Amino acid sequence: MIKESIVKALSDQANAEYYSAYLYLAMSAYADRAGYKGIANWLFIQAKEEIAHGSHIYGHILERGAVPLFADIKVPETSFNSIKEVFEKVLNHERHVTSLIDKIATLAEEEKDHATYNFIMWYVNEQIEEEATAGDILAKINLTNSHPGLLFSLDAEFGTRVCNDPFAGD
Ligand code: OFO
Repeated sequence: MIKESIVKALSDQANAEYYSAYLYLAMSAYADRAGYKGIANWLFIQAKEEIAHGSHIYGHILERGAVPLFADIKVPETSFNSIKEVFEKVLNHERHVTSLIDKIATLAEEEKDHATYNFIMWYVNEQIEEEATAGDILAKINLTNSHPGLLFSLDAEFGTRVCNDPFAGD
């Protein structure tokens, strides 16, 4: 039987994933209005992936025989000053999410909940990729300081991103 402390921690994490989606939607809207349709597409797809991350956690709680807890989703920041600022905030946010995931892994160890520990490892690995991707994008954006035209190439590249369901087949 899954413990209440674990149900609470996983439910909180699902909420944090939905908040991530909300934040990335707000960033996508900013990029769209600023004329960067490709970057808006990239952020919109990122938001969809965050919804998949959150829903997968809810599915796990149900699979373990418990009921997920629901709570308000925080309103995200909606005004940004530049695409660079957006991706600085993406990177900082993903670092924060990593710290949340790590706490769940620690709790699962303490509670000797091997199923949750095994489940949350997917997210531990995913966060390595999330931080690396945000860091790489930020590095590319920093290059645009001296070559502003590069931002348009980046925008075109990001416009090609398509959504892949990370849990297809589960
Ligand atoms: Fe769910 O990976 Fe970003 O937050």
